[in-house]
Amino acid sequence: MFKKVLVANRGEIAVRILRSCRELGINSVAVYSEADRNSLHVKLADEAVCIGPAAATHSYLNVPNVVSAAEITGSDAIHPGYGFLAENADFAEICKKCNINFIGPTAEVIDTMGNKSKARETMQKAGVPVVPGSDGVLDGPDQAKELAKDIGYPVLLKASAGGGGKGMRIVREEDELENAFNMAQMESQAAFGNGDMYMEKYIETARHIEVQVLGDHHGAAIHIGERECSVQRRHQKLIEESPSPALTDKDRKKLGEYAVRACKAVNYRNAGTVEFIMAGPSEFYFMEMNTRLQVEHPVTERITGFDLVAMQLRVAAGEPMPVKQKDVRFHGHAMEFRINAEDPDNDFAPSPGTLTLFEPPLGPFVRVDTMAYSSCQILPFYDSLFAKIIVWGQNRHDTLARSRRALKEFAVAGIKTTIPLHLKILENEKFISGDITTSFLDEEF
Ligand code: MV4
Repeated sequence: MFKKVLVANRGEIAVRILRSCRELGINSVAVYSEADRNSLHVKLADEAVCIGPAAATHSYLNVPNVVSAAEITGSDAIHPGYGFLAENADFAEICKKCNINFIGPTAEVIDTMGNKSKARETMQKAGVPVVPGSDGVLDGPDQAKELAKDIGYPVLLKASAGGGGKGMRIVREEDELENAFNMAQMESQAAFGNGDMYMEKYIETARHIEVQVLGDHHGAAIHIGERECSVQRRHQKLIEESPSPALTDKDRKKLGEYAVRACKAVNYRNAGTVEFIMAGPSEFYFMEMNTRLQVEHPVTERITGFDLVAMQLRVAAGEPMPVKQKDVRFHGHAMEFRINAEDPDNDFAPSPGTLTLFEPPLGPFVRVDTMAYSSCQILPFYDSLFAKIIVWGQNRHDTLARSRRALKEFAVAGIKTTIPLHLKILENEKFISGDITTSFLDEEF
């Protein structure tokens, strides 16, 4: 096992990773920007290295400074968390060259899954269902038109270098296609330095279901259940839950098999998530594969009893798969509520500031993952997520009731938060009945 791990991240996920390091007896190194000098992850780590000024590009995304911090502290591994460098194949490659263990998949797999059309082709070859669409990259608007005739409108143009909702364009009629293609290609070239486009049939009303996977360094891979992530705004998830109210046990088994097939096809190592779109009852298609630990991993931890970060550290150190597929069992129902420093009544404008009051909910079956503490600063330089409330109950009804209690109990002053929005969603009949698609939030609020 590693002696010392550097956490190349900040905020709640850095705190989360440091906690599992401590529990495994691994020394931890925090990195921080000048603005994060008083942040919780710096206080909890065994050592801390300042890697630059507030701006992420000069600190948390500054590869030479992050790698130097690992070198001077003698760290034998780096955990990237999510965001920042977590899915940067070049960074993973540099860690390998510097003989520092990157806790995640290989640079090659990060690169393949980061190219969404390559990922799609890989899944097609592996026998994982994909949405009807192009075989690889489109060579121009004419080919797109021909193909759209076969698959039928509406179609979705997607940038190979996009993902997470970036670089997508819906086209509803043929006479819009040429212009849409040229615009999307230019935007993708400008945004990602790559204009490759592919096409899929656009599935209007859909659910966003993702499957947690874990691969070891000996070719083994397991699936660890699904998460329903349909409650989202502009591709930012707000509420995640497991199990999905829409899945039968048969669906769950089928999705799990697809997800493991995806891992085996690329010899996947470490934690990852295979994203599916659910077009209808028992109708699933591969969307993307995320090669990182996700924000919403605690939902899976809650219903399985697994510590996914500890599992990541173990498999990255070369240990065999810590659990067998048959040992993966689910108990009860978990939900996660993302608490962002944003003002839901002002188009979710960021609301940084000093927490003059911070009293998170406690009591049975409520977990709070946060970097916040009373009087701390919620900084304007980074993501607005500052706390996650993960609630468990024997069933979805009990989890809803406990979630209302927990969110009502959460006292925060000094900034605006998404707590009021969550409380409204918890009173919404559609949400309560589990009848949610990715357009739920836009339609209901
Ligand atoms: C789709 C889709 C419908 N049809 N592809 C969004 C980001 C990435 N995970 C892939 N995404 C989607 N791809 C086809 N062929 C619907 C989504 C999607 C979505 C689209 C618009 C608005 C919100 C969305 C939330 C999740 C998924």
